[in-house]
Amino acid sequence: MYDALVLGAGVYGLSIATELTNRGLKVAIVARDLPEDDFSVGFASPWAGCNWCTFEERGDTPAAEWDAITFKYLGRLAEEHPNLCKRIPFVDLWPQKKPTPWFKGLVFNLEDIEGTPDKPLPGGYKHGASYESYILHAPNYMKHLAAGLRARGVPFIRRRLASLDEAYDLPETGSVDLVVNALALGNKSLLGVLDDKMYPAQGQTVLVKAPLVNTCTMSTGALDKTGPATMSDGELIAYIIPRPGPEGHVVCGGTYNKNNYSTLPSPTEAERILKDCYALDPLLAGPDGKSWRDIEVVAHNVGLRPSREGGVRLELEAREVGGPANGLVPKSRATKRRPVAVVHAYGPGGTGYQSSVGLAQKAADLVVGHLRSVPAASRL
Ligand code: FLA
Repeated sequence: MYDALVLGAGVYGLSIATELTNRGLKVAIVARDLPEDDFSVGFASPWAGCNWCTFEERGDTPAAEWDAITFKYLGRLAEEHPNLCKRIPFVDLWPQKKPTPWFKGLVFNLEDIEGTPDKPLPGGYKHGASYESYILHAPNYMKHLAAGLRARGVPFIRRRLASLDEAYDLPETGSVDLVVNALALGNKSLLGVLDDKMYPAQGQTVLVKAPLVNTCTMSTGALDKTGPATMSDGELIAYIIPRPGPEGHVVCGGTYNKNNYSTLPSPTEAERILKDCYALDPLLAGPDGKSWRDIEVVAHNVGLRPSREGGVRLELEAREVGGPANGLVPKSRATKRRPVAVVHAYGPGGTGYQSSVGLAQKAADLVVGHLRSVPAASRL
């Protein structure tokens, strides 16, 4: 039988399932949206930018540790799979000067940069930092993780869950006593969780073809304060994230609209994004481009970042299944009341990929720690 089920097949679910399998555990993945559904707006992972650009302002937080662990992993991934992950120049742009970032010793060649009249920074910004970090091809990276799991016999079960308790006695997997909850925004309405700290942060982007662009430019903090809602402590105004791979695609963003559930691209927003990104890097329009209108658009995309007030929920919770029916919860297949547990691992907002490997290690520690604490005889 399975040591644990991983609920959710976004980058957190896939990374946790990979880490658990690496540690020799027998797991299965249960999810409504699967890695091959890379046009599904049912989850955020296919739509991610995607890069390593931490939003942690300090280096001594759990999330900063997850980001740092993931950064080191991405270096190995880039060497083995350059079409999935690539080290390129980054330029972070800020309206006000910031102290040298905590991750100076982690990324490569970080330097503070200042805009001057004869050497202005992109977009008219006055302050920022240049360094080298990693970009990822989000949809293909998800497929890469899924292929690795399938090659090791991890089944993917497509199923939609109305409640957490259903997961412990599914017909496809039989009874299990431990699940990992990586159901992201679904936790806002998942019976048995109903986490009202979860909210969508709507992100619209424009996927363009711009093979000459090889710099990731991130501008936060609107020059004229007209930008969208605040992301972390800056205002994510415009960002340019090249994608590894032969297509020469670049993700131009973006929006960060709290509690906006719309997954419909807005043409007005798309034009704003292209104009702002063109101002940051005219190479988007190609060597002979004259304006944002010369940018070759590939697609208009929207993803709902699974954000959470207070940040990621990473904790072990003891529960019980098989009790009397609870009105709203679909009938349980549990034949008798029994103690079970769940490791909650959800809510990274726009930081899922850059925290994924570090988070997965910590979640796996909770899983293994729990399994060791439960007498083997009582484990199915
Ligand atoms: N992580 C991406 C996002 O949240 C960002 O859209 F890099 F663009 F910020």
